[in-house]
Amino acid sequence: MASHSSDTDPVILSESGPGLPALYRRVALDEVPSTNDEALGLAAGGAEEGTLVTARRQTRGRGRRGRRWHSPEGNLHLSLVLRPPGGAGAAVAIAFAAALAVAESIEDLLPDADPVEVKWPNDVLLGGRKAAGVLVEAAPPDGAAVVLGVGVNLASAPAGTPYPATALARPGAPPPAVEEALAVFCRRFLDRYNRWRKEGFAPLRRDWLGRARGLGQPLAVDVEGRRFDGTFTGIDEDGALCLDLGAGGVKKITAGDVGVPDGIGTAPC
Ligand code: BT5
Repeated sequence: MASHSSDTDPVILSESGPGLPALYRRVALDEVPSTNDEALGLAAGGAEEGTLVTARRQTRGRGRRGRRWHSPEGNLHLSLVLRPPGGAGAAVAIAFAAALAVAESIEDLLPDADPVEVKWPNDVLLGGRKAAGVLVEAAPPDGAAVVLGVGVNLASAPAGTPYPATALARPGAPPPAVEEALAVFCRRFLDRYNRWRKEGFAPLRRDWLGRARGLGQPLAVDVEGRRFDGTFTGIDEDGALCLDLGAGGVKKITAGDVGVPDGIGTAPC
């Protein structure tokens, strides 16, 4: 059972245009297994778009394919109920919007940050290490709602992950405050979400490629245990990774794991 530090706080911010959502009704929790699970339950019960679940700690934070997400206090953990046009079909666009919004938020929070890059499909890298992850899931019963889950390492990052991790905290300075990071992300995501609704995927694709790590370089991708080596040439208009295999043509990958450059083949990340 989740413990509530407050019930339903009012809107953090609401910036909507005609036909666009006035987002964000917050449910602030202390400790919870997974904010995505909480939000999926709320969505299944009819929660409105913009229902935002946050928790100080998660005991069973999830990554893709049931992997664990290290979620100690001091980091940002949030899940947002969305009811986009197209329902679960919009999941890919929402994930790209969120990754970009996180990257922009990190730059807002750390103006002198190391390069903030994105790594397919939805990771955000700070100085080449993973600082944040995004997980979008379709909500029962019919996928009309999706839940966007975002974890950002503000204060700390786990050691020993296959793909190296980092946090925003810098020696000698306090880490960004969770509440400030939340407000910055909410603003950035709302901009990205509204823009996607007005202009579609093209701006997301362009801006994502503008910060993609390793574009034009060799890449190895693990697809359900099978390794593909090629050159990372971009993403297509649906967000699939384009891997030029040379004589084997261009392979479009919709689900998989990109390894650590030069260390690939040892473990998927
Ligand atoms: C992700 O999965 O990167 C998506 C993470 C989404 C977490 C948020 S937190 C709020 C919401 N509630 C949830 O329960 N989840 C969402 P994936 O690409 O599968 O990466 C998972 C892998 O990253 C793990 O197998 C570890 O190797 C590594 N990892 C785990 N915790 C990490 C952390 N805090 N920072 C960096 N890497 C981590």
